[in-house]
Amino acid sequence: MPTSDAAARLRRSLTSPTLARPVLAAGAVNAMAARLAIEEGFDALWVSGLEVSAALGLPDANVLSARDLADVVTALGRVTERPVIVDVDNAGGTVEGAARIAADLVRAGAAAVCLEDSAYPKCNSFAAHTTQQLAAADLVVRQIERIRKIVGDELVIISRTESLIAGMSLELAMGRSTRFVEAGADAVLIHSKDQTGGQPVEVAARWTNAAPLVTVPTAFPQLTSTDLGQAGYRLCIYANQFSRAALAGMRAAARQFTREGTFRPSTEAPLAAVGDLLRVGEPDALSCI
Ligand code: SPV
Ligand code: MG
Repeated sequence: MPTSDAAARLRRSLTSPTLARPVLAAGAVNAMAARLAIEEGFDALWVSGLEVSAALGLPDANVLSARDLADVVTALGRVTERPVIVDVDNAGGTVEGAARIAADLVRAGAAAVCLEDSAYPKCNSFAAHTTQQLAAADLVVRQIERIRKIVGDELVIISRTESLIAGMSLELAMGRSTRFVEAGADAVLIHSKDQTGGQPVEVAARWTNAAPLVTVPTAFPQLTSTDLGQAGYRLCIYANQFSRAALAGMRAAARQFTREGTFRPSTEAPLAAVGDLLRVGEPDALSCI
């Protein structure tokens, strides 16, 4: 079971003056991905709206329920005690919905939620067919206040603004984020899809608030976690790379079967590796954060 102090450990890491590098979180849609991430040196896990939606055959468009997310958190908690950060999108665009999701996720063992300011219904930040709209900042402020009231310090709250995704200015993004911190957010994510990487670097240079900065570097992989740490980010969330790697691996295996009429035994992932990896009931040591 995840320990109830996972939120405290994550909060301490994000604010530690001696943190040598950013906290690294990997998207983990199931226990196997979670174990792999921890064994390979990630500190925390991200329950991604995109990955969970894709796994369930749903669009990343406000379709997931609190139960869908809590089930994944529970699965990850079976095999790791590392902090689990949950992407709750806009929490359905209501204050009471945000309270319910947060309370259920605490019970499931989550350490953090990431609440974004997209208008209901949201779309994925990288959706090609539509543009993200923003919710009223007042609504998001009330959602954050309500979450804090109902869960106290048991969850780290990351406020995420979709301002830059929606084509708004950096001033607007920073103004909204400042309000979200004043409402009780512990950390701030100003999401960007700028492939040059210039925008996230500028965000970090201009963010002078004490609340730690978080990034999801999907669009700018040329910036390493070291680069992002030097720019000023305290948490890097690699949101969906494992699902995309799994897709490539599954496709390669299926094509090899089509060519040869049988699956060649994998030296990289023999059957025994699955059991070895999961070690159900033996959570990892709490060494890192
Ligand atoms: C997710 O993983 O669902 C995210 C991150 O919100 S991204 O899709 O990269 O915007
Ligand atoms: Mg998402």
